[in-house]
Amino acid sequence: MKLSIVVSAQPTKFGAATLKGDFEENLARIAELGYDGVEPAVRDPSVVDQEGLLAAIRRYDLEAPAIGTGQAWGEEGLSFSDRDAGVRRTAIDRVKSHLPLAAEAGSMIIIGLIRGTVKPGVGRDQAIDWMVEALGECCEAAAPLGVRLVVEPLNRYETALVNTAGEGLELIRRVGADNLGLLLDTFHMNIEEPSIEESMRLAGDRMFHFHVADSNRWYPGAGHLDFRGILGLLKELGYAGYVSGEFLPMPDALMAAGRAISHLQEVMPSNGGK
Ligand code: LER
Ligand code: MN
Repeated sequence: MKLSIVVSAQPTKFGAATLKGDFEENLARIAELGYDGVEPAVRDPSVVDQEGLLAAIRRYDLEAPAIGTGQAWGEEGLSFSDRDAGVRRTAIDRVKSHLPLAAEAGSMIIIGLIRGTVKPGVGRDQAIDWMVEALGECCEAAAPLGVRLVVEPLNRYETALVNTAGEGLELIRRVGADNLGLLLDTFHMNIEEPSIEESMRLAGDRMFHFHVADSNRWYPGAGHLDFRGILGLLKELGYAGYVSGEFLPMPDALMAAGRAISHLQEVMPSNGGK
């Protein structure tokens, strides 16, 4: 079972981007702690030194299973469901601008908050239709490059669009693209799902990526979630992807990253190596 952790490639307000600051220095730290991969959070690929980022990932012998895009919403307000067609177009183009980097790094592209929410003056059905259209266009552009996208159900305090695995699967059905799957996040599931286990079973092999944070959004082991059960179920389901840490930098980023990997390794089902 392979472990990665979110590292922001750019300055950000997002609280649960566990590691911020110098990207390369952070890669050195997580590699030393024993992580297999990094999940770069990239607001805008056009202002990032993509070659430098790729070189740093290789230098520390890490993989990059997925790239986060939510900062484009958090810092710039871009979304698939904005009432302004220009904002929606910019959001779609922004996601598409991640494709060369994602293809080169072998990463999925995460559709979290960039889908937006139901804004005043926009009907829910309309917002969903715009999201379906946007995802269709992004998945179509991604397919020839072999890039997959993942929709992440998020809790109700962050968005009104897609809070549960069931809603995520319905969205995927409507988009109808093979390269679109689900990213389940234990923090959000703990708030929204009647049963974390049943939601993971429901997602099944559409679960392309997985985020871990404990119930309080601190590192796994700091709250009341049962990570032994959760990782055991991932194994039972034949999940072959990464388990990626996305939690608050508490009590500080390095301590959180270190305690997370200790706890996850302790409760991980034995799988004959990584
Ligand atoms: C992003 O992966 C996430 O989990 C969201 O909470 C972003 O705000
Ligand atoms: Mn997440």
